[in-house]
Amino acid sequence: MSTYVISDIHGQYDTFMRMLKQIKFCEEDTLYILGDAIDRGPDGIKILKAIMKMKNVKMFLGNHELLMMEALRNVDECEHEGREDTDELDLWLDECNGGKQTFEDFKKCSAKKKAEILIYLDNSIVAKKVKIGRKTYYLCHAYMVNKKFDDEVKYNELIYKDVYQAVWQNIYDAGFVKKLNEKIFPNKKYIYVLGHIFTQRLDNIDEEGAGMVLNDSDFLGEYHIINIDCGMALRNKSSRLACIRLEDEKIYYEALDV
Ligand SMILES: [Mn+2]
Repeated sequence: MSTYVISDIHGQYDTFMRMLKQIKFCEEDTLYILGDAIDRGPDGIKILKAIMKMKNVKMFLGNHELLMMEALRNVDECEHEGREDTDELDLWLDECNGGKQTFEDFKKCSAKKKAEILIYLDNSIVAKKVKIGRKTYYLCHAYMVNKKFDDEVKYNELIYKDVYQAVWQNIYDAGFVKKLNEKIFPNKKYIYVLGHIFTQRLDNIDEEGAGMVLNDSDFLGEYHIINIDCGMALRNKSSRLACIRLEDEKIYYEALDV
């Protein structure tokens, strides 16, 4: 009975499946996916369809799933109102966000499947606390504001401003700390497991240049942050999918086949 966390799969279904095999993922285990399962890579929709069937896999919202939902809502509204200002859709499909393939595959789904996917994402988690022994892990895609909640909080339970920050904030951005003249994270005793900013960007790479999990127990001198995004978004030789087992903080890697 193990608890695993993966983030930022970015449409790389094959790598994801190889990871499940490597960790020997079984029915007694739990896997948390910290968002950005879709976009950039080829198989975002395939990943969503697969994990929707797996009851012991829990999906978090990432900025890409938020982009997708906003874009699809935008398309719907435009159709209803006979408008053509598809700003949100354009943003999602833009090269910088890489939603094109996800959108193409979503359009091919049946009406029933489309609705199921949207309900699934609407119920996705934004932040969750997981207690393992004496430790409390706090899981989120990017950053969760100082909000009180018991165990977990979902997308459909939060106001937009909080959701936006939770999935888009770059905590390594110099402006981030200055902006907040208060405590950055809710509790110094928690261990924050996050994705969103790939560790290549933070120069946390191995001898071969591949992304490595950044386990920083001295973030801003007071917080413990484990960043598990190892750059699947880059789609190059440095890209790896990382997985952490919370019981012993063991790290697993699967390289992207390029
Ligand atoms: Mn992200």
